Order: sequence, then structure tokens, then C-alpha cells
Amino acid sequence: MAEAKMVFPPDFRWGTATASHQVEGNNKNSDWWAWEQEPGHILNNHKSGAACDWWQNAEADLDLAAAMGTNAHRMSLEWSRIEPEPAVFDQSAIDRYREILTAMHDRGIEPMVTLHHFSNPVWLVEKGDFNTSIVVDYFQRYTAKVVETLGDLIPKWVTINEPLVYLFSRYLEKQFPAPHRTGWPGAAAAFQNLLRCHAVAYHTIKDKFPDAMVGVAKNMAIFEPRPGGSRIDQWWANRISWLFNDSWMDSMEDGRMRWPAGRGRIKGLAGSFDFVGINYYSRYYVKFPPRRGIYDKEWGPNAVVSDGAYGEVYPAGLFQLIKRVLRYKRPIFITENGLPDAADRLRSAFLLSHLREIWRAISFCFPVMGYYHWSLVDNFEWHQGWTLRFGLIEMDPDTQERRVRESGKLYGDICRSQSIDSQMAQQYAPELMASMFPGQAPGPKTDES
Ligand code: IFM
Repeated sequence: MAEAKMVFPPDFRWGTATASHQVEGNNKNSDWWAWEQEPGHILNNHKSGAACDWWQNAEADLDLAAAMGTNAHRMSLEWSRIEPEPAVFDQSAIDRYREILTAMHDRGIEPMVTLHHFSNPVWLVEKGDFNTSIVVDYFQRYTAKVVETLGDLIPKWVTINEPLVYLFSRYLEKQFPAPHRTGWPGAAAAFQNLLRCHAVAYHTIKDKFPDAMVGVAKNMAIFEPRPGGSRIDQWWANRISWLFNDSWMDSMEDGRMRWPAGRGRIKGLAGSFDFVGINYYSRYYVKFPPRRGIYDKEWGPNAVVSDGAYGEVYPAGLFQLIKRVLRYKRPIFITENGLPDAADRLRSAFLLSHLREIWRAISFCFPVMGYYHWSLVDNFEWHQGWTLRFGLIEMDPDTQERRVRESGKLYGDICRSQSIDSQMAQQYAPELMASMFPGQAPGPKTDES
């Protein structure tokens, strides 16, 4: 039987994603580094240490990414390296970032660059962090320096990574380095200042490079009441979904702040994004009242769950979220999507089933332009240290040895052929054949077969 194939557009971006603190190593001026040194903050007291040694040798992993056939990579810049002291810029750090960005271009890998991905210079935290409005001037100064010195190499930008995750994890859950002022007042002030930082960064970039595409990587999730849940559970799921998925996006669209950020308009915020970036991982079942926080991490009894009870694997959620953001009428990039899976038992099926949802969206003419798998290589997973492994490439932090996982080989086949097909499913995730390629699954063995 002829193979069934789902073909993607020729200009689709096939990417991977990483973030500076998670891969570079020895980020000694960052608040995360300081946080890791205090026992009790990171699972098993793990430390980022040399991380994936990207500061010395990002090129080795970029070689592997190029060999896989990827044509895009999302990375971030470490503010604390570029500006280790207020208004003191480190030219050698900027030069190193130029080398890394050039290495990407040389390999046919288009960079998408994030300015802020969870970590801060220690001096910023000492001066009051995102709680104080002075951070907006600081962020503008940092952005202006990056634009001036590296902007010619960066066609796509993310100003802020996962603003709501940052707010929740830092100010409310305190799983991230917690500044002096936490709780809802701290989170609300930081929410407002993050919106302001985004707006000034957007215009700082666009003034110099009007053709650059600038957006935010917005973590989005599916929140639903458990089947059979009450109407109040449904109401609560809708409220959380609005807060987590929509509130930031709606503010960027019309320039107005919403609860809990505050009231009123922010100058330069309206319309300040050229694409929608979706970081998608999981679905959660919520009920009211939650046991703690605003929702509990729960799923159904038959859910497929990734390592460390990180979350449910729920590919249909990606299509639902793509539909949800159509109202912004912008190109869409899946700026992160992946799972922790050290033994690589789920990742191949995860890749095929999520990419099928993207292909389905494209076949409805929804403007999905690219996919960045989190992550290229196992890296330091914040408060969970090295316990969660997201890489297409397995990496041992003690020896720095690498091995491309089977799912990495599959992603290579996908990127090179710009398609997913029944042979790939048969080889890497035969359990998907019946649902994904019905009629193509090999029948039961007979004497003649
Ligand atoms: O590792 C993180 C990343 O920094 C932000 N998005 C989610 C990833 C996996 O948890």
C-alpha cells in the first residue's frame, strides 16, 4: 500500500528551542545562579554548573541541529552576561553571542532570540526587580544595546518568555528566585511592569529594524473541568483559562491592562506584536475550589503522563489553542512544545501526534508558520534541576557526552522531508498507526504474510 504523507509548506520553520541559563553554564551574575547555591531551592540540590557548556561550545550542538535538518532555533540572551553591572556592558559577552548567532546562520539555522527568559542580573533584583517601575528603563537600555550590537543577525525576536509562568512561579509559588515583595501585590506590580517592558522593547527593536518580527512566547494550556464536573468547575476553568491564556494577549492587542495587572492603558502596548508565540505542553482538569493556588495539576485516570508527573500528553489541545488565537489575526509560531521523557518512550509519538495537529491547522489555512521543539538537548530544568530531560539529544551533565535519541532521529527525518508519514509512524511509534493512518496499519499476520 502507498504510504500516507502529511506535507508541510516549503517555507515552514523546523526548529528547536533552548534558553541561556539552561544551556550556557557558569552564569554567575544571574539571580538563578545565586538561588541554586542555597540548599533547598532546587530538587536534589542540583546546580546548573557547566550546564550544556554552550558558552564554550554551542557550536557542537548546532552541528547536531543542522545534521537533523532543522532550519530554525530559538535561543535566549543572558541579560546578566551582557550587562553584569548597571550600565556596564561586557563586549566579550556580546562578541560571543555574535559568534553563536553567526554559527547559526552559517548552518542555515534562522535565529529567534528571546531577551528575557526567567533569569535576571543580580543587580536588578537588588534594585527592586520587576516590582519597581525603574525596571522599564533598565530593560529598554539593555534592549537598545542588543539591538545596536546584535540586531543585524536577528530576524525574529521574543521580548519576554512565558510572562504568566514567570509571575506565578516567582511571586506566588516561589519556586523561582523570590524577590523581596511576593504574593499578589508583588505579582500585580510585576505583571504591569512586564507589559511595559514588552512595549518599550517592541518599539526599540522595530525603530531600528522595521522588518523584524517581534512577539512574546506565551505559555498556553488547556483547562477543563473533569468529565462530570460541576457548572462551578466549568466557570472556574473558564476564568483560569482567561487569566492564563488570554489576559496578556488581549492587553497586547488593545493596549489596556486587565486584572490583576491594574487599570488603564500602557503607552505603545496596543498592537505590539507581529506574531503569536504559543508554548504548549499540557491539559489540566480543574475544580473549584482548588486545594492550593488557583488550580491543581490533575488529569484523568487514562491520561498519558510524562516524567515527574510533569503533565498530560494531549495533542488535540494544540489545535484548540491555535484556533483560540486566530482572533489576533497574526502569523502563529509554536515557540515551544515538548515533554520530559528520559527513556524516550513517549517522545516519538508526541512529535508525530502534535505535528499532525499543526498540519491539520494548516490544512484549514490557519497561519502556523513554524515549530520549535523544546528542547534540542537535555538542559537544566529550573527548580527541577537535572531530573527532567526534554532533549532530542540526551546529554550527561557530568561528562558532557551526547547521544541523539531515537526521537531526535525521527525529528531529523521529519525536518529533512518536511512531512510526517506512515512509514515514520510505523518505524518510531507503531502504536499510532491505527489512529493516525487508519487503513495503513499492517493487518494481523497470516501464513502468506
Ligand atoms: O524549560 C522550560 C522553559 O524554560 C520554559 N518553558 C517550559 C520548559 C519546560 O518546562
